[in-house]
Amino acid sequence: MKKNKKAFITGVTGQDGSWLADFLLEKGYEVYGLIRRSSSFNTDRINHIYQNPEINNKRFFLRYGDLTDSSGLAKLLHQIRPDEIYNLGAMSHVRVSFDLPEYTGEVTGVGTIKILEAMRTSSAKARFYQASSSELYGGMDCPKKGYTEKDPFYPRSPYGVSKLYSFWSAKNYREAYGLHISNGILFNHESERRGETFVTRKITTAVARIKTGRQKTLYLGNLDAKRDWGDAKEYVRAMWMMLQLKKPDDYVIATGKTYSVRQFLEEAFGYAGLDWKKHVKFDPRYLRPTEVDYLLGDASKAYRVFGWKNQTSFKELVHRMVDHDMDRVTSGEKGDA
Ligand code: NAP
Ligand code: G4F
Repeated sequence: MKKNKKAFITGVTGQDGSWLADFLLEKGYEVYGLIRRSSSFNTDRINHIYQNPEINNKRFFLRYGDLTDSSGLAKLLHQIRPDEIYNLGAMSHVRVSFDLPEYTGEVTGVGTIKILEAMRTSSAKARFYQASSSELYGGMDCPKKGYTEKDPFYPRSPYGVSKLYSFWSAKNYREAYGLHISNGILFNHESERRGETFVTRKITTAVARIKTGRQKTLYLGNLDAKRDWGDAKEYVRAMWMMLQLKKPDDYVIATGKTYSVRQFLEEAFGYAGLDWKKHVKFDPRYLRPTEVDYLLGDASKAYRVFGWKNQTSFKELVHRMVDHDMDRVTSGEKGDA
């Protein structure tokens, strides 16, 4: 009988990690997820897997660890011997990275070297996906059709700088040791599992709470920033597709359309029959010392090489997130009583 492929995911409890675990389990993989010890439950996004006795501890396994703990990572990779490694773990909040620059560097930057070293010494045949980011482009002038893999980087936050270190580390390990390592340069991607402190989910949660009389005001920072927002569910498919290719490489994953935070507000509030101008107030606490004003990606290389293309429109994505949060708030789910 053919053996199931094994995947190891760091960041399995996050937005992307949880969608990727769903996707790989559906494909028949054995999935091992790295989980951080926490004083409260941090498995909300994977409870549907974790609590399914058909899958949990049969094809889905959680292992304690941390990207700052190289010996733990090495031990896990030695035990598991995965076929594919997805490095999604990170301190991923750009604004917070200004408050925690050193910690962000340790986790989001040096953490990548720790897992790459663990791979090199115990699982050199594995294929490795590095979660790189459109934050790498940061302050560069954007070409008309969007940033491609050929454009230079100019990160504008400790997060972006840490991701730059990881991007180049991944590339260097590929070239120096001939390992199968790919960088996905993913532009912003959202979903009903997006963390509630990122702007899209902060908005859709607020829409639901305002609509149902649980909240009056939403405090936000810069409304002029533009982002290329896609659907996280589709983006994890692209991660997997990259690792199925014979040759590792770096790929931009994006929708090719960009919208401002203000346009997101208009769409989300408008969909719920609300006027955002009556509810949104400015709070300078949400501004960043250096902002990334404009992001637009050109994913034509991913389409050309492995046929990946964005399918969910901006409107569909916003409406899906608002619908989800309306259901969640009205059913009194955790955090919304
Ligand atoms: P997320 O929801 O913030 O998830 C981050 C994950 O990393 C969580 O599982 C978190 O664990 C884990 N983590 C944090 N610190 C860790 C540490 N020290 N050791 C081990 N794990 C740690 O992020 P996401 O949106 O899913 O993004 C996934 C990856 O893609 C991240 O690397 C992010 O930087 C990158 N990325 C995201 C986007 C986007 O638009 N979403 C775009 C480009 C790149 P806890 O649950 O315990 O906190
Ligand atoms: O939702 P955001 O915090 O996402 P940001 O900074 O674009 O970063 C996300 O996408 C990156 C890919 O480009 C990832 F690498 C990263 O891990 C993360 O997933 O902010 C989006 C925009 C920013 O311009 C921000 O200044 O929204 C603006 N914004 C305005 N008010 C706000 C707020 N952002 C947040 N989080 N909270 C606000 O109240």
